Parts: sequence; C-alpha cells; structure tokens
Amino acid sequence: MSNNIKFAAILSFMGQTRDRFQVWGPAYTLEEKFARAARVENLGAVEIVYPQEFGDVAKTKRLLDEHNLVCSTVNVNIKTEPVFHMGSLTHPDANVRNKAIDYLKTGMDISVEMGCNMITCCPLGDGHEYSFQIDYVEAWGRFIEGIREAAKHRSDVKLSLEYKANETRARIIMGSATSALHVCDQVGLDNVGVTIDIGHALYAPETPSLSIAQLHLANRLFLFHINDNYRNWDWDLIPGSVNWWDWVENMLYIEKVGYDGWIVSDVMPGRLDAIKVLNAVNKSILRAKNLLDKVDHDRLWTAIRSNDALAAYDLFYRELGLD
Ligand SMILES: [Mn+2]
Repeated sequence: MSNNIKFAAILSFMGQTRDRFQVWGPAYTLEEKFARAARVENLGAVEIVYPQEFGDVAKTKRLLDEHNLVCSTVNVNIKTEPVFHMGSLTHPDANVRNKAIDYLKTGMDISVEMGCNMITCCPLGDGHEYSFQIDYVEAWGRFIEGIREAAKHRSDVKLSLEYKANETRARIIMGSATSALHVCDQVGLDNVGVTIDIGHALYAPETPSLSIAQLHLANRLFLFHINDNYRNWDWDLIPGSVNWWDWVENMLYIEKVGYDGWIVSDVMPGRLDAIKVLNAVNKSILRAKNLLDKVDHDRLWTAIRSNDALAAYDLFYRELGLD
C-alpha cells in the first residue's frame, strides 16, 4: 500500500459537540478549532462546513495557512437551519429548494478559492417520518433536478453526495450506495459522485467494501468519511474499534481501487478528548495499513479468490503473532 495516506478531519468536531441530551465542551471559536486541529498527528487537511465556518472566507483561508493545513472538502450544510426542517432539495416550496441549490453553488465557488474543488453534501433533511407525508414521485424528481442544477454551475468542481439511511429524518431519500449511484446516473453529469461514509454503509446495512467496489466501478467514488458503529445507528466511533475486520477489508479495498484522495475522519469525540480521539483515528488507519503491508498480498488475494476466508484470517492472525 502507498505510504501516502491523506488524513483529514471534519473541523466542526474540534468544537463543541452535542447529542439529543447533552452538550460537550465549550463553544470554541473558529480560531480555537483550527488550533486544536493543528495538534492532531499527521493531519493534513480539514473539511470545513459552509455556511457555518465560512462567515468570512478570507479569514478561514488565513487560518488554514497559519496552521499549515489545507481544505480537503467544503461540506455544504443544507440540513441544519430551521428553513430546511421539512427538507431542502425536495422541499415543496421552490424558494427553499433554490436556497439549498444556492448553498451548493456558493460552496462550489468557495471550494475553488480553497483549492480543493470539491464539495460534499449529506441531505439529511430530505426524507420523511410517516406514510403519506411526502409525494415520493415529486420529491425524487426535485432531488435529481436540484443536484443537476447545482452540478451544472461549474464542471471544474466535484459535487459528492453522502448517503445515509436515516437521521435527522426517520427515512432519508438517498439512503444507500446504490441509491446514490442511481442519483448519479439520473443526473448524468461527470462531476457528480459519492462520499462513502463507512459508518453509514455499516448500518445501512451494507458491506462497506462491496459499496467501495460498486462506487469505484462506476467512477463515482469521490470521498471517504471514516468512523464505526454497532450497525444500529450512526455512533461515529473510531474506525476499527467495533468492526475491526471490516475496517481492515476497507483499507484493502482503498488500496485495491487506487483511491488517492483524502480519508476524512467523521468521528464524534463525544465524551472523550477530541485530539486524543483524532490521534486514535490516525493510529487505526495506520494499524490496518501496517497489518496489510505485512501480509503477502499474492497469498491474500489467492485466498479471497478461492473464497477461502479462513486462509485469509490465518494470514492476518499469523502476522499479529497469535498463531
Ligand atoms: Mn459523514
């Protein structure tokens, strides 16, 4: 495997975080969030949220430079503001849909200023809770049209769509890797692709490495968000802390498909120290990579292609010194 793992993190996790019941940590300023990110080992970039962290684009750029970081991706948030509480791109009101599309377009422009030329967007407000709550035909059509209009804004920027099964809506309109691929096909533009969030894939429930393969073969694998969970909800835990073997397999497929973009931590520090958690994320990437590097790949792929999973496990356990 290449030694050039490009490790990034979502900047907002360096700030105050919360769940439905508690708030953790003080309300860090943007300057403080950057200073904290700069203390994480091997961190090369941060994913920055538009509009919340781009109140002053020049200032955000200056903070990146000051801390020797780059922007991996602009994360366009079309879910948090009250206006989007019943949806954004699928909202019945054209004014709300246009606001979401404008956010995507502005995010694309900012991504060029940041030098990354990529936005990622997880449309968590576009979905439903109840039967008879939305017109699925209209909603799907609006979703495709909205993505197409935004993506046509400029072909030099990638628009990467992050799928998720639920939360904040009980059901989200683009809930799986295959659904996201269908969006890409229906939009029909080369600059539209998919952000695979490993946690979202795990609890979809998908086999994340199969999803990686599917996205890769369709030329739509644009970005990785990494985390872990108990396959029941989006707990945003440290990758490999729960599903270790899935994680090793994912790293194998990152290598196999030749992905050379950013690997972005989408881990919620929660009750733990955010910098220690991010360092642990980095370690988990390196541990899986180091284990893979030790294993003879010819033998590993021979085992896989012979459908001999037990032989593959034996290769790993031998390298771990357990046999
Ligand atoms: Mn994510």
